[in-house]
Amino acid sequence: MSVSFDECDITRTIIEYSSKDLVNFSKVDIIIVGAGPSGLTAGYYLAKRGLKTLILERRLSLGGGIGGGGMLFHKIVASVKAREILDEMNCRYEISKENENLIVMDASELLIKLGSAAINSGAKLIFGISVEDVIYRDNPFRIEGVVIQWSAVHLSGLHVDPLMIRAKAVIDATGHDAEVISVVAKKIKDLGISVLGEKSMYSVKSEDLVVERTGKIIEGLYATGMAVAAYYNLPRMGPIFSSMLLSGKKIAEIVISDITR
Ligand code: 48F
Repeated sequence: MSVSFDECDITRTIIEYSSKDLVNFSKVDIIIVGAGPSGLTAGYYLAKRGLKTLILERRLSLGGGIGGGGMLFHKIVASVKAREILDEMNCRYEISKENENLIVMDASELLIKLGSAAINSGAKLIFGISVEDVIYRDNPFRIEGVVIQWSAVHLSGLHVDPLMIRAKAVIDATGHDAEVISVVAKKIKDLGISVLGEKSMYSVKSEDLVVERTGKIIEGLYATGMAVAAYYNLPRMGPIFSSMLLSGKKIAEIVISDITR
């Protein structure tokens, strides 16, 4: 059976539906910056709770550091503490014969299951957008949204003014550079905050500390995943992903309790 449409219908459909989405998501409950393991997990639990959740990812793909596995080997590990979350997302794994406290899975499966859990729960994930700044208000001080730009514009080096999105809470899930907190620290100097950067490797310690320190940074701005390690100068942990998932779940619980009070 042949069907009929012309090129203009393709163009109009893409522009019309993308614009509709962008207008709809110009004001949301939560913006998550970064679609790595911590951001996707947070997105899953926030959207599952019925909150309007937008995940912005600068690349044209999801998963952050998941896809690279450990030094490009395709398996990654987690501690058994993350089993409940993985079970909830139907991600298959095995207990490691090396150490029964470790579980092992395909990086590709974790990436896909986390992404589909977040999207199926109702989170909107948009690729190719970089967060370059925040919106803030004083008296009382709080972060009220983000400033966005097409990643392609950043790469081009062209001077193009950005657009803005408002949110009740912004979550920095940008990983090792804690990019959102860094921009706040750099630009709003009177806050007196700084991103210390992560320490060298100490996996077992970092796994606990990252989850423990996951939380609010300043009013309206929260951190999850390796952004927490970067902010507090905690050790890195390498290709073990349990604390990323547990941190994502924890930040969702904190944000839910703060914005539904
Ligand atoms: O780096 P990433 O995976 O962060 P994470 O969730 O997980 C860290 C682990 O992957 C691993 C580890 C522990 O197991 O050490 O490295 O903390 O994902 C961060 C995502 O944020 C995107 C980036 O492309 C990546 O996909 N991102 C970073 N900065 C921005 C951004 C930005 N300014 N705007 C939009 N997206």
